[in-house]
Amino acid sequence: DVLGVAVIGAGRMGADHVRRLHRTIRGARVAAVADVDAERAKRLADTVPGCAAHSDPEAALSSAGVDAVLIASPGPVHEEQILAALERGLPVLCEKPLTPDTASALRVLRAESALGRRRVQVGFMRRYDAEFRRLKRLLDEGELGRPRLLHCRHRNVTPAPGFTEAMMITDSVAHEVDTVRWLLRQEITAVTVLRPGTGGVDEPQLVLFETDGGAVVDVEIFVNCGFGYQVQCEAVCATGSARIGDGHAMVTHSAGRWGGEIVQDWSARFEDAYDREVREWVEAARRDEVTGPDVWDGYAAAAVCEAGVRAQATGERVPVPLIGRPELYG
Ligand code: ISE
Repeated sequence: DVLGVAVIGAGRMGADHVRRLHRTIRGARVAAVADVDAERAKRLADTVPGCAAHSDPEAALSSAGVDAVLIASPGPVHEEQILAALERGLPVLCEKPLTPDTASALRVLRAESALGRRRVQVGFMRRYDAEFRRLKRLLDEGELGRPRLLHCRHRNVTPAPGFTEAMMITDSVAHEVDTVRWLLRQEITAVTVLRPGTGGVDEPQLVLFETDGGAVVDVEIFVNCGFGYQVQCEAVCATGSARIGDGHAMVTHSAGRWGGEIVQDWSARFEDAYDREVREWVEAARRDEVTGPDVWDGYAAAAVCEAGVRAQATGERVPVPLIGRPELYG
């Protein structure tokens, strides 16, 4: 009972997932690929024997041998693609964001709630990173006492073409939104964005979160740092602190100097996390379960990002309104 997966979106992420499902994940096969660009869909489908190519995502969902869907298309089309998958009762792994705003995230949440069971996982892959898991375990064990502060750094060498200031929140800090909620098991209740300097320089920016458990979080977001890809997190707790992401796997000493390397992008830093994420999603889908971040997490992230974009534009502290958590996501 191999899981037949339709991959929607043949861009960088879609192509990466097709390669991963085909080469490194057991128990799954890529049954269909869809992309609005029919040529691009075909080129990617051709890398997997017997894989069908479509330009219409719905046709891919109805394609022979499709049992599950991996959505790696642009955020604005996620809603209709998720709803189409839910109509067919298919398990979904949807790259972040779940949808670009709260209203559409709520429509997905209501559609899934109407089914009465969870089908959709959101691609917040940091939850599958070994270092983040270690930090989470330590915080859960409680030996350091209650977490009071999290200091996070998120640096990219340079952003993708067309990257906007709002995307620093919706595309980049969206990851911290999820890791903070997951690490602390708390909801984020307010966002403030501070920027250094006066005019001209847009970054780095400092994003501040307050949580319903009384913790405070600062996130440095610097998408044009030029020197490397860095994702770091330090938890300051009542009786100690713990920090991950320093990347000191190897330190060299030579000719009177010491040093190491900084990875240049997320594919080097999080390759293992992506593998583990997709492997666990496939295993859960074969058991008809969702074990990863779900639609509630996608909705909460959308709500925090919406507040964050407003905080960024206005300089104000913006509260995050959330609906009550439905029982399905308890
Ligand atoms: C990108 O979409 C990611 O997911 C990366 O992890 C993040 O570092 C980058 O800033 C985003 O644009």
